[in-house]
Amino acid sequence: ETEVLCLGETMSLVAPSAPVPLEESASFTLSAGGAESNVAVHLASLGHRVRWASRVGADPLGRRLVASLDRSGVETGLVEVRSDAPTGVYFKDPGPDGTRVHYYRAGSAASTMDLDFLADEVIDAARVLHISGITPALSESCDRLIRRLLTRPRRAPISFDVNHRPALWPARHAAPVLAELAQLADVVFVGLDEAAALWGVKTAEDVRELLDSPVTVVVKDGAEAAHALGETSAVVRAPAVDVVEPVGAGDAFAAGFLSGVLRGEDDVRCLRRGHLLAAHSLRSTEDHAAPPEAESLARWMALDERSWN
Ligand code: KDG
Repeated sequence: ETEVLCLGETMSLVAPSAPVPLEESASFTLSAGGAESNVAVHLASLGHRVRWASRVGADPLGRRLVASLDRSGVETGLVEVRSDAPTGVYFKDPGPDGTRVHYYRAGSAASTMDLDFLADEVIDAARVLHISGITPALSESCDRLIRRLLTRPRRAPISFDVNHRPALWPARHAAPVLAELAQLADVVFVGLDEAAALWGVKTAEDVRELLDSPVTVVVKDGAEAAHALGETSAVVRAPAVDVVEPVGAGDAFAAGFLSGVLRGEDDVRCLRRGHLLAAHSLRSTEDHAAPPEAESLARWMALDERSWN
């Protein structure tokens, strides 16, 4: 049985081996990065059965990234290989004001995904479908696909990470679309700063007021805390972390939270799992670092979060 089906573009990721600017770095690592497959990798590392669905080019980068996801324990049988479009690539550019990303993905194989990508039986066979607000920004056909997934009659809940990527579309275009799509999902993840930039809101409660139909809205307030707002609300303070590199931490958080949901845990434990996975990822330059040891995760989960730091 598939526990989580993740759908979205994964690109080849070129990152400076040390956190120095792209212009200065002499050595690089080549790995695979995509918000939804990052979630899949984290979930697989936590022992969950996950599938990733997308398209890649019929090229070495596409083969390489599928092989890397296979090795991570993510099931890739739904991935389609296209000979008419390449695998997308992106670069990480760490700088004093944080890490910027540079995309080479216009016209990529994943951007050709269309309305009928994924049969209904495949979607219905998973316990959770995880998608993000990146996909509708990739192309009109990808936008149609995401709308179909969110509006078709469904058996399994849909998890939607807002994931506004300003390099793909400016906030003024993205804001109404992302709010509309998030309203159709069951679990929504969004950063408070992201929500503020998109929708001009100030607090987690403002976000919940704006997005009133999902069962749970998870609002991540950076280094401060994370909130799960639904019928009841929960808040868990974030552990202190010496941040090496922030890209990918949101995906780790979503995976931790969903892992708790799959285990039937309450919101507080789901938030704690999210924080712990995110903290682990913040300490690494890779989109998905080796997972925390099950033992140390269990030890942290057992601690009162007031003594995390
Ligand atoms: O969350 C990390 C992602 O942003 C990164 O892996 C690349 O999927 C990506 C994107 O579209 O930005």
